[in-house]
Amino acid sequence: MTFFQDSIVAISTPYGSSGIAVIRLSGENSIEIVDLFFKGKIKLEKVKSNSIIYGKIQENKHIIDDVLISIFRAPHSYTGENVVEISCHGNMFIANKILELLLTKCRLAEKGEFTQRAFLNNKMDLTEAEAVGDLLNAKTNFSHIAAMEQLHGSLHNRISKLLTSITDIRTLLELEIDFLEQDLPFIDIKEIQEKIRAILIELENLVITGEEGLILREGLMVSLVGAPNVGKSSIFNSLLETERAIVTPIPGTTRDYLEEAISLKGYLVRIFDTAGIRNTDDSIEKIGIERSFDIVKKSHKVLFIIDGKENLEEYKKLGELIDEQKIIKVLNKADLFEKSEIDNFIKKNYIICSTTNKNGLESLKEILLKDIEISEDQLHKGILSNARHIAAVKKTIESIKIAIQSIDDQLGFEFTAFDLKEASSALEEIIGIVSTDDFLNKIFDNFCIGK
Ligand SMILES: Nc1nc2c(ncn2[C@@H]2O[C@H](COP(=O)(O)OP(=O)(O)OP(=O)(O)O)[C@@H](O)[C@H]2O)c(=O)[nH]1
Ligand SMILES: [Mg+2]
Repeated sequence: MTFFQDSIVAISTPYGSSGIAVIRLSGENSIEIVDLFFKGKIKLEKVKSNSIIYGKIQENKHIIDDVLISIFRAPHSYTGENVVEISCHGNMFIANKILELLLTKCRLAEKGEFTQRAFLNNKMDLTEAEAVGDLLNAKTNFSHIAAMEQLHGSLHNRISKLLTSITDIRTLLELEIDFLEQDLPFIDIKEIQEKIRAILIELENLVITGEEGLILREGLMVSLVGAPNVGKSSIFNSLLETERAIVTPIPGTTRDYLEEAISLKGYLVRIFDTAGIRNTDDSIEKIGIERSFDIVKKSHKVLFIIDGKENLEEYKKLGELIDEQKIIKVLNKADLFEKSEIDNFIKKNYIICSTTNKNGLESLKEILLKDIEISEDQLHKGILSNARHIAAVKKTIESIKIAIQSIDDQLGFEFTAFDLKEASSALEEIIGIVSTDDFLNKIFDNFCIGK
């Protein structure tokens, strides 16, 4: 028995001309509905599950298109319900005509509703459903692997293991509580403490993966800042390997920030070229500089660029905005300097580069990725990849710490059991065992229609 009764429909392929377009329906009556407009060798209701049949979609004997129809019967479908996929010619006029016809018998799907139904019909847990969204957005090798692993249950398995460990301890504690009066000690306190501490370590490791998981999913934010004319836009263009930003010898060329994304060794890197920082009366430039500061605050790495003058004051200002560890000092226009001067900058930890001679750009790229330690192996084990996961694990950690404290303070096993239950509930949120409608709608709202 499926969760929903009404049938939904949407065009699942992007708007525009293509080889084929796919219109997808899901719901108890979806096969019957398409049958009303289908003309083929046999009726769709007679077609076996997981098979494809050729025919025509007609509106009152008027042929709209020759189509291939795939039939997936519940529960063996993406949503767990009866699903029909109509592949027609990839012309939006045709696809829309078929959609209009079907909309006379069912309703348009909301964003992500197919995947939401898959979740509600237990075809996937919430982390796997979220991974579908990530997979659709993945633009680099690592974000693709991360989404694929999550879709195949890597995070689900890691969370489930933790939940089992917590439940095992809770069971022991409950037994101990039940038999307390009989003076038969079931448990070894030391062993319980060790087990809870091991859970805490695993949770803390998970939170660390989350910081990098966010970078994998949303990209490493890198901003280029410095005084006007030092060569920020030139470095931006060199990193992108295209003449995206305007470069001129006139200071104040870049007025507002520019953003572009590149894939660096499989990681998504979002680069921001910003307006040169200087005191100015130009009101537009002033707004641009303010916006540069906002970008800097959000950046994972800031390339602080100079072209010879050390500019310690600006560096100090930057240090007030973000953690100094995130700042990478860069000397550009190295082609204009003597070796002895360059050696001096190297001693002061500057990365040396010249966009004119194309020198130093590779070291710059390497330094950007230096602190990202996530490996393919970790992706297989499962990582946290969004703010929702991280918040839930942090909540779990709080309850686990209280549980540890309650044992240390000998408050009684009821307290520890209660804290562990709180910990379980927080973890269950990640895989979606406890979830309200509002909460689910928020998650699936990020999807496109038709998925
Ligand atoms: N000699 C030399 N000149 C460079 C180098 N990189 C950039 N320039 C020149 O420096 C000038 C300024 O470059 P931009 O990239 O526009 O500098 P910017 O920091 O973006 O400047 P604003 O947008 O005005 O803040 C241009 O004339 C570039 O050709 C370099 O490595 N060597
Ligand atoms: Mg510029």
